[in-house]
Amino acid sequence: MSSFLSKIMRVFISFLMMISPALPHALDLPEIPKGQQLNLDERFKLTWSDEFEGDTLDRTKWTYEWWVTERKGGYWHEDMVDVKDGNLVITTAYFDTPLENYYEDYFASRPDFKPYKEGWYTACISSINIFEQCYGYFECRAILPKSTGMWSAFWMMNDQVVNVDNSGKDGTEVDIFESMYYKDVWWGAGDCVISGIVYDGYGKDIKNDSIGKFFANNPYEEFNTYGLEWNENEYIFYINGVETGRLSTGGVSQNPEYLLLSCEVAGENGIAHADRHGTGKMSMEKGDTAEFIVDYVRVYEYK
Ligand SMILES: [Ca+2]
Ligand SMILES: [Ca+2]
Repeated sequence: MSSFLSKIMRVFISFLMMISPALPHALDLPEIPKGQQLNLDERFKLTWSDEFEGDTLDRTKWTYEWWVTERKGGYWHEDMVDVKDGNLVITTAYFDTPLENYYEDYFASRPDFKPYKEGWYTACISSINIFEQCYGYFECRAILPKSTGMWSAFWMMNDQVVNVDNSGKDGTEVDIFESMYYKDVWWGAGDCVISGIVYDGYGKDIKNDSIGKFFANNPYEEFNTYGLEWNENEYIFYINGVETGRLSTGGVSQNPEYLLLSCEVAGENGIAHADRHGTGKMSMEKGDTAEFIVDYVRVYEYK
């Protein structure tokens, strides 16, 4: 049903785009990818990948220790990560009893970390201190977790994102996609993701920009690819190999960045609630689960 309504919505948005290409964006409606084709094989060469074969996370490629503990309206914990049937699966679920803390030493070195409590548990994996790259093409193929009140993301960072110098050239958080619009709304506009950048830290000097929302194909039921082409002049975002938009605000990061795959629950202090991200109130209840399923992550350099 959602897919059918989504098709009707796309026809309507195509009509708006005929009237004026900028109209969907101006109305804050999702847009249909319509930019250049990626031409992956012609232009890029594979440098790193994880196909998520086997039955455990490959710890030579990923770590949990970018951030464990309370995260917004929930908790990040490695027990929520599985590798099965050729996919990475990050599950989101509610636990009455806190999951075990495997990171006593890590917590001890970060006294600001909050203890695990009853609440929503999900996870993040990162290639920090293992793999990073400057420029190229970065892609994942994924099915997105189906709940309001939370979102999945494929993103990049480096340590200098927090450096305030009125520039993103030192380091920029690049959100290749974030899925925060899952909604059972009649007009079917929930089948979209957003892409954007953040730099100069997360305090009063924070700066960000976004290309807006773009449709994927039935993204909560079917695999789509979400990609970023990054060169010294601009970031170019793609869905299924079709450009969605470009950004260069603040100057493009000129330093290597590592990868993250994560799910987050909207809220604060470990308590879920509808927040500024526009996710709405969480639609899952205790006993429900949502899965972020990732077939692969592949990284390429320019030929
Ligand atoms: Ca900066
Ligand atoms: Ca796979």
